[in-house]
Amino acid sequence: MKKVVTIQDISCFGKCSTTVALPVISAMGVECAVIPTAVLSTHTAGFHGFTFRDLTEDIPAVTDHWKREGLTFDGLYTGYLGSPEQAAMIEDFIDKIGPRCVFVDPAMADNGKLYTGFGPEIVDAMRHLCGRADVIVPNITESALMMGAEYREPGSYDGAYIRDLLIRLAENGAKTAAITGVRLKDRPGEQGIMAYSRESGQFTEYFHEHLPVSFHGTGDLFAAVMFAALILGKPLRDAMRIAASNVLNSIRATMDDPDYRYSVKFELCIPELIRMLED
Ligand code: PXL
Repeated sequence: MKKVVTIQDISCFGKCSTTVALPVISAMGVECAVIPTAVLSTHTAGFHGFTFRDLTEDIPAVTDHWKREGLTFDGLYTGYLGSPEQAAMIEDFIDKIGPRCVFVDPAMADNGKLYTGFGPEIVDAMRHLCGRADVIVPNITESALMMGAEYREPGSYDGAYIRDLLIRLAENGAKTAAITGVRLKDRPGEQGIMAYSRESGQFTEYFHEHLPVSFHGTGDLFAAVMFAALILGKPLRDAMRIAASNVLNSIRATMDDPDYRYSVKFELCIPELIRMLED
């Protein structure tokens, strides 16, 4: 059985980050250890007055303990960080523990702006961490922020804008960069993921129907499924397709009960997710 670790926050209510990754990755048949970066009473998108316990100083302590125990991992998946300093600590984790595949979701921004609570330092920290990754899955806002490029609104750009961002992300060090939430001017009604692999020089894409609704936590769900699918040996495009299809299924299962903050009912779509892995 494959064994991975995910490093991201625990939001006690409002399914995202660890509370999505852990059940989904486990259900996919991959053992999932966790290192929480912070504990919040809720996520930060749409809730007010949330608590925030920063766990920055725990990360080196956990790393050193695991090193002494001789623990090894097939993969590491990082998401939302509690502070910019945690990025360097995670790079130290990579050096000391040596996970076979490093998958980074630089979860820090969307819709053209940083999440509540983050300042510009998080961008430099995430750019540096992304440079150490085998696979990164930024959205367009995160890609533009990290590369110092102009952010363009959904549906206002063409494939060349995304391909340029992808090549720059790969030049920053990631072996494979995949940009999520792509909505091209010449493909109305569709949304997709476009990827670029530095070693092969190849672009890969997967487009699907765009659903005109938005729920919190879908980026985290996408990342968790794509990561576990890669760990299970699925080729890049299959991992992108399975992850995107699972997000679409989960959104459809939530349409009757739409509150952006409450995330999607991914639990109802786990049986179908497992079936997709068998194809
Ligand atoms: O889904 C990304 C995310 C993760 N964790 C926390 C968040 C967010 C996005 O807002 O607030 C705490």
